[in-house]
Amino acid sequence: HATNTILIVSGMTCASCINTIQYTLESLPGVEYARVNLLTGEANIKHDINKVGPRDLIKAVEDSGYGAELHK
Ligand code: 9UX
Repeated sequence: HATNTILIVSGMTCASCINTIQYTLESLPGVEYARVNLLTGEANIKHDINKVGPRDLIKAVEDSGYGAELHK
């Protein structure tokens, strides 16, 4: 089941961080795409909820050295 999750990512200090985070998220099985906005800090992820959930997405971002929380 495809769904979209929006995370607020913190700790991005240059534009290349976006590529790191997008690559990290898109490497997860079940993630179709991830788009990160440097200015807003928002990451929009389309993923299969049966394969990868919001907590998995957050953990992947955190393991890459950034902060992440669910967008309210
Ligand atoms: Mo830029 Mo981001 O030199 O992890 S890539 S700060």
